[in-house]
Amino acid sequence: MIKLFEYSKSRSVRIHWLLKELGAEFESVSIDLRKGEQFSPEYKKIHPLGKVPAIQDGDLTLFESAAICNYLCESYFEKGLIPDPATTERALYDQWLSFTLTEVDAKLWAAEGHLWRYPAESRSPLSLAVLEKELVEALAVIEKELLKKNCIVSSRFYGVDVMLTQTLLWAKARGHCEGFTNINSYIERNVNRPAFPKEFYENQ
Ligand SMILES: N[C@@H](CCC(=O)N[C@@H](CS)C(=O)NCC(=O)O)C(=O)O
Repeated sequence: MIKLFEYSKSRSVRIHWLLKELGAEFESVSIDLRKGEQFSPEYKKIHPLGKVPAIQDGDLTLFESAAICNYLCESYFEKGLIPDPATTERALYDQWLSFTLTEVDAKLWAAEGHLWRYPAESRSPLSLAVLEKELVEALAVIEKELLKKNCIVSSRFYGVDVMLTQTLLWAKARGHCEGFTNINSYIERNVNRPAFPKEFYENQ
C-alpha cells in the first residue's frame, strides 16, 4: 500500500487530496513539522531536505509534490486525471503545472521568507514588494484563463487542478486573491469536490 508522509495544512494536502480523487488506498504517516520530526535521520532517508510530502510505493521512494502527482495520476491512468502523453491537452497540463510551481508557489514561498522565514536581518520590504507584484501578475494570468473554462487545462478536472487549487488556497490565505472573481469561484468549486480533505482547513 502507498505510504504518504504528510503534515496537516502543508503542501502534502495536494497528495492526500489526489489519492482520494484517485480512490487509492493509502497509509498516512504523520511527520510533525512543528516538533521537527522532518529532521530525524530516519525521515531524511526519505526526503533528504526533511520536507513533506513524500511517498513510498513498493520499492519507490518519491518526493516533490508535482512528481508525486504525475506518478500517481499515471499509475491510475484509467481515472482520467492526466491527459494522454504528447497531446495538446497534456502539453497544456505540463505548462500549468510548471506555472503553478514556478510563478505562484515559488513566489509565495520566497515572500514568506521576507515576512517570517528568514532571519530578521535578511528580510527586505523591497524584495517582498517585488515578489508580491510578480505574484499578482501571475494570478492575473490565471484569472484570465479561468474566464474561458472551468478548470485550468480545459473543462476537465485533472491532477494539475489539485496542485493549483491548493496553491491558490495558500495565496488566498495570504490575501492575494481579492478581486479575482474567477479564481475565487474556481477554488470554491474545487473545495466542494467530495474528495477535498476539508478536515485540514477546519478550525484554522
Ligand atoms: N517543492 C516541494 C516543497 C516541499 C516543502 O517545502 N514542504 C514544506 C511544507 S509545505 C516542508 O516540509 N517544510 C519543512 C520545514 O519547514 O522544515 C514540494 O512541492 O513537494
